[in-house]
Amino acid sequence: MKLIHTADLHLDSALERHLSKSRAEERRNELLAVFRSIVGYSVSIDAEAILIAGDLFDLCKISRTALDAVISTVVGNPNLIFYYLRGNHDEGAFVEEFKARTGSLPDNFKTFSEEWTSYELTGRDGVKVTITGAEMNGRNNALLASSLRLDEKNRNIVMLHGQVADISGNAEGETIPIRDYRNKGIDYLALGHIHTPSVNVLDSRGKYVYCGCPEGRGFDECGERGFQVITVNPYGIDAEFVPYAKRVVYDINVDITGLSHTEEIVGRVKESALNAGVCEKDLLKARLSGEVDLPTVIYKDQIKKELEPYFYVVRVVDETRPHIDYNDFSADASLKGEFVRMIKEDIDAGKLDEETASKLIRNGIGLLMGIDVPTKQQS
Ligand SMILES: [Mn+2]
Repeated sequence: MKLIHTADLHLDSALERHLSKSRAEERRNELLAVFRSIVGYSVSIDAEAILIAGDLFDLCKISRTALDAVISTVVGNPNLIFYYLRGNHDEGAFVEEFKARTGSLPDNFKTFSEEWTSYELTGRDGVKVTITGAEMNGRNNALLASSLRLDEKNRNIVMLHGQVADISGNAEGETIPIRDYRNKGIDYLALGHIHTPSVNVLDSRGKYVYCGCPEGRGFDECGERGFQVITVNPYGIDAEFVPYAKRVVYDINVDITGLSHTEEIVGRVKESALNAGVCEKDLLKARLSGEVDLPTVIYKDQIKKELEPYFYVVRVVDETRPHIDYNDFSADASLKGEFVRMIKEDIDAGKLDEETASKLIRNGIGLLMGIDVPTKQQS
């Protein structure tokens, strides 16, 4: 029997922290499309259920579009069971709205509460699994583990939404005291809340798994995203991560040592992006690094503009350092020489750190040479 484990879709996310208004709107629609697409994938591999381990929605106010899309997808797939465990973001009245629309919740939509709820599921291949979950509220999480009773003879999946910590008891907020869940008969602990996918050892029997969010929403969610396909067999539970994101977010380091012209820098970014596997559909943050000769000025806005036709979203961050050989300036009688020597004295006197000094020198020399240094820090 196959099941899908997803979480953290955060439908209706504003997304405007990292994206422009139009891109954010497009991405919101893409997130909804991804939800439908995951369901389509589940059907195509003959999966029997989808575990949604929290944060299906992002906000307390759920948009009509998202509400319609989720309800019609659940109702339109009666042979697929949706196990919906609410996360800390699921504060909206989705379940109530769903009930109000359809009279009662459909048989293929299962919910949880603050106490443990278990569902028995028998696959079309005759394999059985018990799916147990509870919603954490910041008050119950320290005690939940002690009230968890599982039949160790069964194949057991447990669903929770929160941050695993290597502690026992005393858990606050969204913390899951993972030690308390060891040796309880769990085969697969299906988690949500952390957006980076990971598979970890729970105990000699089970694993705890974050499926991650299905799409990176900004530059704090870099790397491949997707969901887990769980296979339940009579002897254990296996899982496989399936990369599925429509767009991947990349944060790459681009060493531009020795380069000075915008064209060359743009070329180097494109080359590095290609090597990192970044595609046209993806979001790219290029961190320019290395040492550049004085008085090179990095025109970030221009570089970004020239890269924009090649990627979905581009961000350019300048982390380069100017190459300064103080000896070059020791006998320089110009204002420039005087300025650098002054900075050097401050470094030697411990009044300035190297990083601040290099910034001052780059900007100062630029000004003295009549170069318009872009001072606005944009990231
Ligand atoms: Mn969460």
